[in-house]
Amino acid sequence: MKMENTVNTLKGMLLAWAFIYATGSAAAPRVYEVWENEPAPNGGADWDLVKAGGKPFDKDWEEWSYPIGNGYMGANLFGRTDTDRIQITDKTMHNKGIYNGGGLTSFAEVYLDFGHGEVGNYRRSLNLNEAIAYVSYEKDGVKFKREYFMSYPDNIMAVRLTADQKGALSFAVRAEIPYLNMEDKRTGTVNVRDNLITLAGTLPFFNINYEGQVKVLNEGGAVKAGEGSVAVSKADSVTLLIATGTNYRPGTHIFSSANHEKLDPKLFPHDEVSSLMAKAEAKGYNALKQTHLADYQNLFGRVSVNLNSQVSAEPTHRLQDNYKSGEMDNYLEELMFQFGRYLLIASSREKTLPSNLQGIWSQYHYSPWTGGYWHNINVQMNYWGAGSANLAECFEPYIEYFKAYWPKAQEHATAYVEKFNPSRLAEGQGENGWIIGTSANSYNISGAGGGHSGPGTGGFTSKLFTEYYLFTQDREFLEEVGYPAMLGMSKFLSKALVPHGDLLLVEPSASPEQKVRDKEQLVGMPGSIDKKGYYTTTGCTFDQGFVWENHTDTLMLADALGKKDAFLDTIREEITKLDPILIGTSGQIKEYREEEAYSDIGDPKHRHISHLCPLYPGTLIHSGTPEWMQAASKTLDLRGSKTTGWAMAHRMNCRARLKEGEKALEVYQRFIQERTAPNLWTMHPPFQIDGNLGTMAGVAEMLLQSHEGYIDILPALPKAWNSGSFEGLVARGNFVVSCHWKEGNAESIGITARSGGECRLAYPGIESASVKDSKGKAVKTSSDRKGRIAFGSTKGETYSIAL
Ligand code: FUC
Repeated sequence: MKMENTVNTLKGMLLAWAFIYATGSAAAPRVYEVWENEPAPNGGADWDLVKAGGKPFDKDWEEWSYPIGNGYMGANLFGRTDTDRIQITDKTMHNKGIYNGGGLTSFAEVYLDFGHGEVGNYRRSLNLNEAIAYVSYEKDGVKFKREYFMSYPDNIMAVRLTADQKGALSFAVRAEIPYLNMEDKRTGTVNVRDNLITLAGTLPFFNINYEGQVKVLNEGGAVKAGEGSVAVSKADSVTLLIATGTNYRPGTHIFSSANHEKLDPKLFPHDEVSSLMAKAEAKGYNALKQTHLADYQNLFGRVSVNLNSQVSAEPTHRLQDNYKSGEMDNYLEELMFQFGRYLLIASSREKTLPSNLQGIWSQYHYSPWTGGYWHNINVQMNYWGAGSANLAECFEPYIEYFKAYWPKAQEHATAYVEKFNPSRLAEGQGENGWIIGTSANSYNISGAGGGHSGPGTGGFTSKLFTEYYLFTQDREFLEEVGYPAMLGMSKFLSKALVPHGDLLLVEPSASPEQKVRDKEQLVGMPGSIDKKGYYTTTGCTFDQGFVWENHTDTLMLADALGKKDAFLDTIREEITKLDPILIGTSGQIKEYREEEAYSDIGDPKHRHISHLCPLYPGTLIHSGTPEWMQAASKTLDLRGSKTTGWAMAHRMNCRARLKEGEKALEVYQRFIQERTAPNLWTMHPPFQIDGNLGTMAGVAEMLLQSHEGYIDILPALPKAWNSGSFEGLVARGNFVVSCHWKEGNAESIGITARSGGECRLAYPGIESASVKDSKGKAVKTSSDRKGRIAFGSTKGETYSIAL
């Protein structure tokens, strides 16, 4: 008991410290929990649905289990009292996947047999402030508790089981290798010795050697190896440690070699996994937990958003049911935002692979869409909010991933130019730039051309690098990776352009996944369709738009670095010939140049709104182009928001950029009502993490924007969020921003200049407000128009503005 108190005090201190450090304010952080009064059901996969839809479907896993993760591995927790299930995924564990190029597959199942069946006072929760999951209940007068977390610094999963009476813990621990003797031909054995369960084997498609270890450490009582399990009897408390590993070693060889040559078949992860376990065991549970909390809370504790709500006393599914029946609780909107931040931290940490389509979590043999990195919107969406939600570090895995696939992407660019525009082919490594097509995973990437998405997928991807630089001001990154990547993409895109009269148009060009509705639509149209009905044409808005974005960003970044290159003049010239945005007769932004009225070509309700990428995440359509803004709004009205998970998230961000706060909130509400499971995961369906992370970006985008060269405070505030506050959101230029508002009006704004430089702010009436530095000294400001001010900031200094 005494120990627990000390731990709790320490925990509280850490939380408070993380918060004060990040925000400069000592307000108590709110507790965000996803919780229920029942364990997660565990009916297993519905194989009829799997077979019928060709998609794996385990409703209970997808909708009720709670995810934890540390970037390397993830686990889904059921919190059961009869047999608990801990399903484990490792990001490198791939079989051939559904398209034969690799796909994420489940690593292990760990079961805890308690046989407690009916219990009293049951509660399970996922505490987002701590990234710790809890289970507590009573059985026969004994109070049982469990804590589960996954530590990033120690790369270990730890489970702590306690009871309020000595010797009350008796249960068995088992582990299984899933999908043995199935199509992917994985081999493996489960060995139990003393208190250790080892799962080890091979998955032949990429020659993956894998190993997982589960160790059972008891205090009091006894632990004994049995037939396939470790039996705990009459212990006072127990710690389980779980670690996984494979012979995957990141690097360019992964993407440049043939499937069977990517990994060293003679390399076994045994020593690595054993060493993780030994270190964790020596460190002990409490120290592991403190390290985990310090690491996690340093990230999570940076941002608070209060939308004038009360912390709900309802279990999450009830909160959600009420929300579905029209009781819109702002707390759920906040909770979803913070859950998004939690998921990004859990699935994307430095030195791990990026967050994939399911983040890191998959219980499947073949994951939906391979659990890959889909580059026609999904993986980009995962990172849209990393900068603004003060989690820029979480984007670093994508930078490392890019560096690893870069040479292969250069080969793809050369092959593309050879095929589609041979007269522009350049000699020399990288001279044709690089390109990534839609599909990719931890082992392979694809090229562009001739598919359902045009080369705009490249500009869509490189946008992430520009954003990372703008948010972090990391010049080393810019010099070494960001700028060369942007310049390379410009080189490629320049060669994807073909002269048409005075214009330069991408050819071939495709607006992601749009199909013609029927052959009638093709009559008189210049494009063609492939076997699946995908429409390929010339110069669609998606492709033209991303050439504009990438070229414009390259020039801006060249300026920032003082680069001079003759090619920069070429792209300066090309930008003037793109004619990327056209308005049609329905008042819409055209998706295709050949379209006149809305949806002359394609599905009018299609989930992709690729022709609005110039609005978000792009910047071509902005407040200085009011006609385009209006047409973008019209396009969203016409497309409607009855759509899938991530597609709603894109609409939400577009509405925020249009400063349409009410409409942005409407989509967000619809998303929570229709596309969110009780564990708050996004149902595309099936489960995909992009919608969670995309709507997280959307909330930030409603509260703070900075893509037009100034910081726009509360740009899309809906009435329902009339009063509230945020602390710790980040604006481009690396300014940490806070704001308190009442009755729709900002009362105070705080700015911490993490990099210094000129700070430009927009808010009605701000020109008559006073700006003070951290010592209360008045700061000189200038104003070139109503509602705008600018002042020179000093790196590390904090400024406050009273309105
Ligand atoms: C894109 C989307 C699909 C799905 C897949 C993973 O191709 O169009 O809806 O999200 O990615």
